[in-house]
Amino acid sequence: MKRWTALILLVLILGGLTGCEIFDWLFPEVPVSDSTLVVYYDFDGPSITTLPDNSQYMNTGNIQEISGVVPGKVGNAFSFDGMNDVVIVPNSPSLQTTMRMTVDCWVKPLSLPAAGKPASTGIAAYGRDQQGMWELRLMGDGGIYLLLNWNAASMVEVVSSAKLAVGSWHHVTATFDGASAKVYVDGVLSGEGACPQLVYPGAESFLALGVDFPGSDEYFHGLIDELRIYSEVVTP
Ligand SMILES: [Ca+2]
Ligand SMILES: [Ca+2]
Repeated sequence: MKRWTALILLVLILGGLTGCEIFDWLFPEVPVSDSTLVVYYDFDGPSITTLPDNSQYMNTGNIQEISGVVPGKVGNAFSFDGMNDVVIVPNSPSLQTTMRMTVDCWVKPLSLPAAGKPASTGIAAYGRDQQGMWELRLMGDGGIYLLLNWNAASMVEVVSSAKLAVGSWHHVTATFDGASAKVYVDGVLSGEGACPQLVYPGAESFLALGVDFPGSDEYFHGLIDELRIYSEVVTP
């Protein structure tokens, strides 16, 4: 440490500043917005290898395959082909939103899952092989299916009464407030179920976009844009 730096530090300490205040003075940083926003993907591209996270938690996604970066709801969106397109986000503590949670995104289905198998496809999911904390799915009838604690004793399913139309943008929001899970479609409450807790599936968990829970192969066909995850309840 240079002598003048030590002198300034000494003056600051004698002046009554705390260590944090000194740190902030020495290393000013850009203002950080909402600390409960743990993921924010704008899907604007242009990279087709990584998906940057605009939250402060740097949950960068690894694009395994997408069909393209195309005009979206806001700027661009990612186009998922329904066959093998997926983005994988490595696990991080910020994704472990077990107390309260919101998943919010815009989706434009380009086709609906066929009746039978798979009866629904994954828009976004957090979990690991054969165990999931939450998943947002599109059903064969256009409904939104929120699945919580998959393969755990406390599994909860919520299905929206509203249906998504092929070729149209829809705003989909799922919330968990510590007591119940709710699904909103285009800003309107569309399904609700009691849910006392979310079960963290462990360190092997990761976030997947465009497919159902890791270990399965039910791929979403359509566009996804403006996906946000909060560690708080944010109603649309
Ligand atoms: Ca966008
Ligand atoms: Ca593909």
